[in-house]
Amino acid sequence: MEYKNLIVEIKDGIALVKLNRPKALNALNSEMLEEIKHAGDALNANKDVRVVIITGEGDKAFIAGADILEMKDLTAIGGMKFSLKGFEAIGTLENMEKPVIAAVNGFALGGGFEVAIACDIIYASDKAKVGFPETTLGIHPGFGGTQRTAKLVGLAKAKELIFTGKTITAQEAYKMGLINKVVPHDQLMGEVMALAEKIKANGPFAVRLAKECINKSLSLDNKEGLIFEAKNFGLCFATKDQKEGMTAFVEKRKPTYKGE
Ligand code: DAK
Repeated sequence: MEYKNLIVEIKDGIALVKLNRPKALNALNSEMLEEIKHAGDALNANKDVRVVIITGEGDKAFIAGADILEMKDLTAIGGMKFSLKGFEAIGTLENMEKPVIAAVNGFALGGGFEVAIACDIIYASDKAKVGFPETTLGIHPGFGGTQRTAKLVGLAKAKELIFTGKTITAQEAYKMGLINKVVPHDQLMGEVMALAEKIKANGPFAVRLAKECINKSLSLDNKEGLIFEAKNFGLCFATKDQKEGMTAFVEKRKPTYKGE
């Protein structure tokens, strides 16, 4: 599929997805949400892709939120359709079988920050600013922001951020536990690529199953979670990757994983 709002580049097992509406600070419109879902599904099915990176085109923004021009005159039905598109796009990223890294290169606001926190790992430029300005517009986060933020930083901090609608620096977000790492702006993509390479070198099946276990920890109680983990752990032993990883250790060489 030809994308109008995304650039997708795949090289050596790493997919780079650039959100490409820089004139509107990569604001999420319906079309972009549909394209994110389509690209996510395609990358998921692509056996050559081991890690996905998502970032914003241009120097200023990751995503400055949902497209306010498109939302301004939405009817209730239109709002519901928009919501479902967001739900599908963001759900696709969150549930991808491969790790998804958000490289937050500038503003990540509202729906844009909701995209970032649905990714597995967030590295941000020291120039980035994040937050949930929705309440300043008379709405509240609607792409999972209330739920995921509360789980990431606790109820009180999530409420302060969302009730005030304030924008915070990447460093403040890092201190709150919303972001994994803050790096100098011009080093962001280098650091993210190095992270992707490190993950790519490990057993793809093991990483996939671990992601599934970690995501399940949000909805299962401790005992159910441990049982789920035990089942996935057992599944690792049905893979060629596990045999290769342990054989390589015994033979004192680096493993070559195929994700099988
Ligand atoms: N939507 C549409 N256009 C946007 C935009 C946005 N969110 N953000 C920026 N732009 C556009 C600006 O209108 C401007 O376009 P032109 O005037 O040049 O045509 C261009 O991008 C450059 O922006 P600025 O000139 O404003 O640039 P500045 O550097 O001065 O300011 C800024 C940057 C990021 C501080 C500012 O642009 C800003 O405050 N933008 C809005 C940020 C915001 O409020 N974001 C949250 C949007 S609400 C839902 C689920 C989720 C959501 C909605 C519904 N359902 C379940 C139904 C999510 C809602 C949101 O994300």
